[in-house]
Amino acid sequence: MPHRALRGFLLLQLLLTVAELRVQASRTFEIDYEGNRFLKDGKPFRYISGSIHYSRIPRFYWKDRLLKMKMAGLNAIETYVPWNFHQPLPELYKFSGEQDLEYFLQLAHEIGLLVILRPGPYICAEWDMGGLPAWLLEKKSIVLRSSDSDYLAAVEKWLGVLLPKIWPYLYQNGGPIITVQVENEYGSYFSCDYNYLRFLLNLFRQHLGKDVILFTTDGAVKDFLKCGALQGLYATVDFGVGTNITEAFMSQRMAEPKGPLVNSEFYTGWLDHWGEAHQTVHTEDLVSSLVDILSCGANVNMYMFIGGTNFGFWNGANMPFSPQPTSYDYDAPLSEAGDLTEKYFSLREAIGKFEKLPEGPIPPSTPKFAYGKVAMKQVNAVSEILDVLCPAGPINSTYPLTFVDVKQYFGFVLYRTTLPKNCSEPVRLFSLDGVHDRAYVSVNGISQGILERNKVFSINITGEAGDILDVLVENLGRINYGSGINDFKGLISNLTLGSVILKNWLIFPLDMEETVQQYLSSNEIFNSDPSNLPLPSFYVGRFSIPAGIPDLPQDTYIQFPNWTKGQVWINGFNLGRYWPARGPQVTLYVPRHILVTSVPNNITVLELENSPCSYGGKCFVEMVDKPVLDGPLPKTS
Ligand code: NDJ
Repeated sequence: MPHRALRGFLLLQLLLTVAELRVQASRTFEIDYEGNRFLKDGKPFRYISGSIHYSRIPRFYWKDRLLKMKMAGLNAIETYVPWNFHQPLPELYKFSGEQDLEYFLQLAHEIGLLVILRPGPYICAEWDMGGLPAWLLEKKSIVLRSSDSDYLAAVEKWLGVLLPKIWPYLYQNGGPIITVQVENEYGSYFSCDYNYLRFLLNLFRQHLGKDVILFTTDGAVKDFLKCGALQGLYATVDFGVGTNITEAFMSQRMAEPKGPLVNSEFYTGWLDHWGEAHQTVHTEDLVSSLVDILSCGANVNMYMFIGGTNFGFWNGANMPFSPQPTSYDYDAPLSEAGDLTEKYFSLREAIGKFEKLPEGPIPPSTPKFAYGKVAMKQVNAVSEILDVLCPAGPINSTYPLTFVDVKQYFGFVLYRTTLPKNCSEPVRLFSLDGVHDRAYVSVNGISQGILERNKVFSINITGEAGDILDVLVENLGRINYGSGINDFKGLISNLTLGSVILKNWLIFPLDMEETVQQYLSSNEIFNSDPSNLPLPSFYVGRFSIPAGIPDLPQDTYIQFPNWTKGQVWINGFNLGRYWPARGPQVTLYVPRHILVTSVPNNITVLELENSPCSYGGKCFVEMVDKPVLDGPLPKTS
């Protein structure tokens, strides 16, 4: 490049850099303590935000949901960063595809939404182990969410990877992130370890600089704020409909006598548990409470604005043990499938009384298509294909090992031993709540019954000495709130048969994902004459979507009439758990991007109990166009 041109080019680069720095220098987001408000670029600012968890929404639909949130009148969104979603193994990080946090942040920025980021490292959220990776439990005595040195070392390594990725997206650096939450409702946790919070504060400041607002969130009760608040972190509170707003913000004022009022989680609905009624919050109550919050000039984040789905095995659980379902609809303003509800329009109207609503069209609810019944075929019992499910072979152990011991973090482990004595008369198989969480028991391929954490501690079994005893243990999701988050899975203590402790186990960690891929790619593990017994078994089916019809494929829902409980994959995508026998969720949301029109769509089902296929029953699942999340519950519930 000629000398004169090079000089001109360098001058241009210099001018551009100065201009950029000038723009960034003017981008400030700070707390005006005297004015009890935030200031954005020096001007008073109040955020009206909604929660969306990118880990619960297909990347395919991120923009659609964010646009709908923008058109509702929100000026910000809030999202959690689940540590275990991005670091599934100590040496494995995932930040692409469905884990592409930076792309999600860029989308929010392009749409004109500011971001309240909540990277934890603990996040609660009805997410497995509150977002903490289960491999932390390899140190059995670890004290999570504390100054435990092994925990802090893992946190420092994780945040040393995450926070530098966040830095460019801070508002001060030209991005959308206006505030960053440290930990999550720490005041509700038993350890109350200020050194832990100070460690996090220093780590966040080390990576994110001195300007970004770091804050905490706790229940609006002074006792929670006692352990959850820390000098240097702006204290905010959370509360839902029905709370006395004045009292709630008085609790915030005890920690923050000055500064903006903030409700970081204003609950638009509530979480569900398997076996309990679907939770809802009335729109009128919600709108009335929101208007009161906005009328006192407070900042608010509506939790959830869209809940989405716990795909795969990602759901959490609450103590003593209540796992949450696949749907995280939360009775939110945007449904699990992103549909515009009457709650959405009522909230939009209320927000419009305080902020100018964006003009233009609201992206419509997506059409849903009922593809109808899909014939299914039983192919293999789990116990028949252990060579496929566990190609490395079993682990030998005198006594049972946990999931973490065998480095299996989700799904299923099969525990096998032989009966040490004759059980021609029924003998009690017992576990003092050592089954975490559900165990499907068989002897020589004959189903004997089910043990369930906190519900069923013993069953009677029969068989001959030397018969094979199979105990298939399912992880139903780790506790995400409270002291029970150290939630080990598997047979976490011995099983006894009568008065005999069962020993000499073969332990098979089962790789469901790989097995499902094999079902998709070959017929070689099909079984021509399946046992047809009510054993944990795989079923397959396929359905075609007519090509050439515009807009197909479309979103749909899958339901399991007369099936009991299991896991379902479509075209190898792990949609989640179904459990119509327990309820309240009956249908699972199927986003259209996993469907195809060019070839048949494959459905793979792992049914753990009884299917309608045994003994010549009507062996089908059904694709319908409406969700059912408030289905029948068992009589005992
Ligand atoms: O911060 C928590 C959030 O992540 C606060 N919540 C929310 C419930 O949806 C969510 O977990 C509570 N969780 S209060 C504890 C529920 C105990 C039944």
